[in-house]
Amino acid sequence: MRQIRLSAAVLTALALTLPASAAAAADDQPATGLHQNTALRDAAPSGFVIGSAVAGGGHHQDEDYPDPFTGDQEYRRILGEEFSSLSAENQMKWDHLRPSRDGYAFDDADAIVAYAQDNGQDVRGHTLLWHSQNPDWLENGNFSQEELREILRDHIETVVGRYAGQIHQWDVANEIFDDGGNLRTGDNIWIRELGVGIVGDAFRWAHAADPSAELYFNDYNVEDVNAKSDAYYELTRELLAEGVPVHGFSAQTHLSLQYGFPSGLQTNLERFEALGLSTALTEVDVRMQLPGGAEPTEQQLADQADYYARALEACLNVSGCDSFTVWGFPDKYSWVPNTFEGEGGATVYWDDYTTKPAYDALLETLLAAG
Ligand code: 9MR
Repeated sequence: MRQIRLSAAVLTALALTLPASAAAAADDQPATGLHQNTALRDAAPSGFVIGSAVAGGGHHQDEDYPDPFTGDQEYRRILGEEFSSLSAENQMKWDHLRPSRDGYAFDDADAIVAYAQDNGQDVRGHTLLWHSQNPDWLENGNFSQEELREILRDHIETVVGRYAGQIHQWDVANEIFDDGGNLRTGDNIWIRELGVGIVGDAFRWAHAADPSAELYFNDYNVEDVNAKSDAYYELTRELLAEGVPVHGFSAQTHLSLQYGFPSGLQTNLERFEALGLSTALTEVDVRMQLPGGAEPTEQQLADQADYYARALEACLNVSGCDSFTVWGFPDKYSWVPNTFEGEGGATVYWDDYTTKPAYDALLETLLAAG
């Protein structure tokens, strides 16, 4: 177990960087943060990857800006310089990859994998079995059980097989439990039509298609020890006992200042590690209430920095947790305002790509760990 303690000097430095409206920050410190020449990926301890979602598809398609990944050169530069792992925010989901039952559309996913290779980055694949963002032809196809099984098997073999050796971790099953810890037997087409056994099959098919990929369960609201994370713990134990190749458990870590920090995060990760699993934080962001488009207060920015640092520390403290991914940047590309009315400010970059106190908190935490 790797224990991280922030030194007094680091804490002082952090306090100095928690000003801050962007304007105040610009007056007395470099706009790009404490260590202008140190990227997050370079500050990370050996073997620890710091990732970002690659913005594109999904809610971005409803916005009036160009596709961020292909159309925003500043975004693209920072994505390559700062991060050592990339997750497809939407480009490897069914609605993106599967325009039809017989067709696959790999261009956008291929572009992410190629970019990652050019920049020496890992890739997390997201996702293979989910209740959301499925194409209409699938959800409304009235397929028989045999057909559905075959459709999922073909998808997993084709997609995982295409990127074999190039995608480090796959979110094989995403969000299969509700917050009460009940399987999504209503809205998850796979589980509703085929039963929970299909989950183990998905892991088996993925493993056969790429034996080198680490295969994960991934969900939100599983940071703490609670009914939902308990459900994953029990299911994972059962699957492992059956010999199903489950390798990891990841907490998305979509946090909100109004709900408090999930103080059981490290303990929760540790119990999955004790099962023999790797762990990861895969979609980290920290949103805040900004009614009427208000600017974040200094206190909100300080609290946000604290949440980011504590989440990262929890992961760094668990030896099998070696991947920490933020769910995009800057705030203008975040999914949050589209989903939570009056909330936002969730990422570590301002819209002009200057960094927030939360960025400095991540950087300092990584440096302290290294
Ligand atoms: O960030 C994604 C956004 O662009 C999409 O519109 C949205 C649709 O469901 O999905 C977002 O990403 C989600 C991720 O795939 C799974 N965990 C929750 C994320 C935020 O909703």
